[in-house]
Amino acid sequence: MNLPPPPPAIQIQDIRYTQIFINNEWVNSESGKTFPTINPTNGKKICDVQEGDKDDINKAVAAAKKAFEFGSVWRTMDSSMRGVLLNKLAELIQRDRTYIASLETLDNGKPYKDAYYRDMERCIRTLRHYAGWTDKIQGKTIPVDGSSFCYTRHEPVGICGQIIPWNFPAAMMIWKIAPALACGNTVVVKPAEQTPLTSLYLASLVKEAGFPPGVVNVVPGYGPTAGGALTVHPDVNKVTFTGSTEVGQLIMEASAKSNLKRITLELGGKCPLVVFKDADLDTVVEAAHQAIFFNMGQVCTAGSRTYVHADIYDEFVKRSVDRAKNKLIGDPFDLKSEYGPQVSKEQFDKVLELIESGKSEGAKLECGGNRHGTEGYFIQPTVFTNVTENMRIGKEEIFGPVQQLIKFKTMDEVVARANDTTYGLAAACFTNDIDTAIEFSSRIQAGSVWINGYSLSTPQVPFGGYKMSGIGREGGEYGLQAYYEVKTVVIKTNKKL
Ligand code: TXE
Repeated sequence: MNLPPPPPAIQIQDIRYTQIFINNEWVNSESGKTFPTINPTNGKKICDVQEGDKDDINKAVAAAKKAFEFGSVWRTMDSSMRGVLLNKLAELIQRDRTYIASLETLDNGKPYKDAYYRDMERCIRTLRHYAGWTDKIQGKTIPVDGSSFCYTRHEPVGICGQIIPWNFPAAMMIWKIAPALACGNTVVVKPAEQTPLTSLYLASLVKEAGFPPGVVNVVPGYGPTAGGALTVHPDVNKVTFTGSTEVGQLIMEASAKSNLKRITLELGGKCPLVVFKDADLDTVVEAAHQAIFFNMGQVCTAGSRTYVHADIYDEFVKRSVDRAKNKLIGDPFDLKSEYGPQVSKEQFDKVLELIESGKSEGAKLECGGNRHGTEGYFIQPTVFTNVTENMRIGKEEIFGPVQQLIKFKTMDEVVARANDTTYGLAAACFTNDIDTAIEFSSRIQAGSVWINGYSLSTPQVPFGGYKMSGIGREGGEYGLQAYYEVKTVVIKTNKKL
């Protein structure tokens, strides 16, 4: 994509919103506690944020419950008006796009131009997509046996807890609140503790857009405390979560043990990208590079296992290593930077530890493999060959800038190896042969399959995982299903109609 440079980033000195957002008001935590949010580019504190816990979640859920009461402003609002509000929120994000993208880069470390073009664009388009759905969420009339008239209503599930990860903080929040609000639910958002700032700024825009108090509440805090309180709360009807598979399992358990909350889980991945021998090398080397290194590898759909046909393997390795070595790493606010730091010290340590395991388990390090510089959480773009699926780096989600180039010979072999994982989020193949593409897409166990491209994901398409990559779908019309209950109404009639 050849996009013009974005408007200059804003040097943010004072963070405007660091409190908890409940009922369209800013409040301090009940405990009086705060937690620091860190700039991953230099490891220094940006500011302290109010730390929500169980008591704050209880207050937020009570507000969301009140806003959802029968007869409330929100419940009696015309469904088309909900679309007007979502569009208004999109306009406000467009208005403040430079500021929000700057705040995202400060808190998360992603290149500012990506925050501006990718994340903000995603927010705006997602809101506009779901704004169009609000008055089209409709039931059916069903021709039943006997003398009855039957229709269904698609009713909002109720109070939704929404737990957000740190890799796309603003975009993920919008991805979750937009379909929930389109269906008429109320929400309590728990942003990731590493990146709470853009969620809080977006909360201010929710108020400005005119959403009634209590419809959207945002409680920053830690996972086991604030997040955990949402998952066991008896008044929360649904939890949607994006994060690690381990926490996904905890959430499913908590939902089952509390009140059988509906759940949508979008979890980890170990996505295969398969390059068949007829693929165009120049295009695919770059696509495979972006598939793993975009967002410093912190993407659930990162193309972390690249399978390359034996006939083109050596040339593919050479070009991929050259590309990784030439990657422009640096201050994410510098428009030349393609690549910033990992989000946190924990992630930095986790990725470096996995890289070490790759070296000791016999994978061949082609480039990278160490930290970059001396400040912040930067890791060199790393490429391994000689990786097998039983090595830790071949099996575990690294969530970092580590490309693995693996040689294969036949379709049967590559499908078996690509499916040899507990994950099943996404997969891609590159080929000019339609039969190869169709066979691959049919045999691969993944919720999304991309052909001759990567991350071909827009607000209209459903997204979610097979196997331990998750439950349910988000995005597009399918994404609405998670946010409504189907009520069946049957009216006895005095004759067959
Ligand atoms: O995730 P967590 P972490 C993967 C990736 C990464 C690993 C660990 O492999 O290296 O997970 O990252 C909240 N009850 N992904 O530790 O803990 C937490 O506060 C309720 C993949 O950051 O799953 C945060 O808001 N909530 C991924 C969110 O869950 C809890 C994105 C994610 O944190 C909780 C992020 C609990 N007990 C990490 N514990 C993706 N699929 O895109 C934590 N949380």
